[in-house]
Amino acid sequence: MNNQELAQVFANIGDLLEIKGEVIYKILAYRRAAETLREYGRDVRAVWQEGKLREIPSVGAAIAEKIDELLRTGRLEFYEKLKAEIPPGLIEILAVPDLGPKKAAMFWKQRNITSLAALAAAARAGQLRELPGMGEKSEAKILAGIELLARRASGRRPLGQVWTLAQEILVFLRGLPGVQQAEAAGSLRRHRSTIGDLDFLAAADDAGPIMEAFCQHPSVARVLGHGPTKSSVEFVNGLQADLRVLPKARFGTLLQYFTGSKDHNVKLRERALRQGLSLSEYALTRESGAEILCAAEEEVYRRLGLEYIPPELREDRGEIEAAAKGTLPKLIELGDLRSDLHAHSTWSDGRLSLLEMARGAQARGLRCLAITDHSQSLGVTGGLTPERLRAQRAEIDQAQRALGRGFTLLQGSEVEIRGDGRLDYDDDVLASLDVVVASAHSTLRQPREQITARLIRAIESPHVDIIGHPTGRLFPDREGADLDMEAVLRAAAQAGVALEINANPARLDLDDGYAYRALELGCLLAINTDAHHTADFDLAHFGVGIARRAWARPEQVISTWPPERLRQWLAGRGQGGSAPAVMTDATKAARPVKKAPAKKAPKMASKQARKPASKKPTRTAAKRRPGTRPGRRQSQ
Ligand code: DGT
Ligand code: CA
Ligand code: CA
Ligand code: ZN
Repeated sequence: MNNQELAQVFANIGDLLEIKGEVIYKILAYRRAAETLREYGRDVRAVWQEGKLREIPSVGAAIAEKIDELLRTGRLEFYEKLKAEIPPGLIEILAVPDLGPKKAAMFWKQRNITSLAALAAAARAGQLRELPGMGEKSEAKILAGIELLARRASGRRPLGQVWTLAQEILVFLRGLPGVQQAEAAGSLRRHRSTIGDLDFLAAADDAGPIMEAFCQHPSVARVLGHGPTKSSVEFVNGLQADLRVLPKARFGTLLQYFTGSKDHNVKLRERALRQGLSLSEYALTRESGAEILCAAEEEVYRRLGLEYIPPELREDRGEIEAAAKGTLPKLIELGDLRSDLHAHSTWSDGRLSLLEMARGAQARGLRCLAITDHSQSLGVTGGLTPERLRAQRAEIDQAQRALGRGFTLLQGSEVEIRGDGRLDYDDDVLASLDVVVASAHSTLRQPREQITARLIRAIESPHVDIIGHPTGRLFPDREGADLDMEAVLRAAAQAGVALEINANPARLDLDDGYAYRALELGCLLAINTDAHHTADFDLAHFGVGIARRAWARPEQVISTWPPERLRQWLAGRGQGGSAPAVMTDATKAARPVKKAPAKKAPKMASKQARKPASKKPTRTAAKRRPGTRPGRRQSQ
């Protein structure tokens, strides 16, 4: 069994236990294990052989035992028993958006429904409306959900779910004799948040043996096509992949072609033609038929008179025009990140103490971390009461002393934005925090106008610094809230509130389209991992990928700022008293509009230079030693 298959077993166990009505912490333990395994960078089997399963984050004794049994015997007694008890078909029912385990259990017990097909049939026949809490409307919703699911199943996967496998295959290809170079191309290389299929490229003189080895890789379930320089396979997890092999002298054009996007390539080929060159995966060819071989991708762009265009920009959103003029932005890089302003500790649903989290962040080169545990209304996560929040402050101060001057630990909160847009703490509690991340986790299915107004109300709170995972989407089966994003982004720009790119690959929220528009409107962004464990800090690169796709320059992302500047920014916020009682023109403009624009991100056509958000006049923070709290608290 590979990592993905192991992960699937634990995800299924979590679902089955939930239908069974098991206590939540057990369910969460399995889900966490599943998530970890799905994104784990090493082959779990190898770790198992070294006897080091317990070193994998989120893997405790109980999970380690089960992994051991699965790898030794290929099955798991506990799982088999569970499947005998609860029809496994119910798992697919849980995948229907907004359909929880209670309903699934009810359909099973009262209507004997044990599969998605049976559920669809019952909903169509009107056999569910009489059940408690159900009606005609909920039947229609279920049918719509099943349709959505079908569309999705045929479609794309979250980047985070395919990342590990892609890296494994790359390592495998690079290790084959005769392979001089290998890369993953396509949407993965462009860091799209979802992936249709994987595309691998290798440079070698003799393609045959490489094709052969690829098709026999243990993760390959079926070979779909097998030619002299191209093969297509399907992996055990259903994901498809193409491999192409050409000699090293042609690797630049090969990589350029299969990195795409298709629209980018079409534009590039037109440009080449205007210069009397035809561009293919094999070469640039002159009208005379003479080939110009490019071993490196940079060479392809150079020959066409262009600056090198980073893969994340290759979506035909004006990047070719900018490259021709030499005006491509200097994009943010992983190494630019200096802070993470959204992380959890054992004070709520995190796995490690806040000092351990801080040390983990420090070990990864960060200079600042905010501990933002959940607020009180989020009971399942152990959200903090104001009293506990005060107690946490003492521990943070102590941890700061242990960490010393080189690292800044902030006390924040991930404050729940309640159903009506009020925040989950009183103003004085919010004012005592160094940083406030406001997020909505519950009732995300409110009608568009309501949920848009709710978010804008939170944005307009003078205490809020960052909006966490703004749309609330969760891969694979929760769509984001039905927000008027244009209104939300405008409000954020106006209020100077930063918008999070949540780097967890299950979220990637904001996605690139909205993030691009946010920058265009002058918003600030923050790249946060929402870490519940130090291993989660390693997910930051997913967030950086999205920011790069949004054309983000480092200074537009507050996470790149030195801690001193960040503190100054934070200290200058949250002192404006209550939100304006009278709507200014600007806040009016930010209100949701009746004639709502399309929900999709606007096509990113205009390429005008974007300025970072105009900074609000900041009250200079009182001089402080590093490690003490910024002025906001003292100013109260
Ligand atoms: P995906 O797989 O849907 O996530 O997206 P991509 O971009 O990986 O698309 P894919 O796998 O169909 O093809 C990989 C790249 O190959 C694509 O980005 C550009 C190039 N390509 C594929 N088909 C065509 C085509 O018909 N014309 C051109 N110019 N390029 C193509
Ligand atoms: Ca692809
Ligand atoms: Ca492909
Ligand atoms: Zn969080």
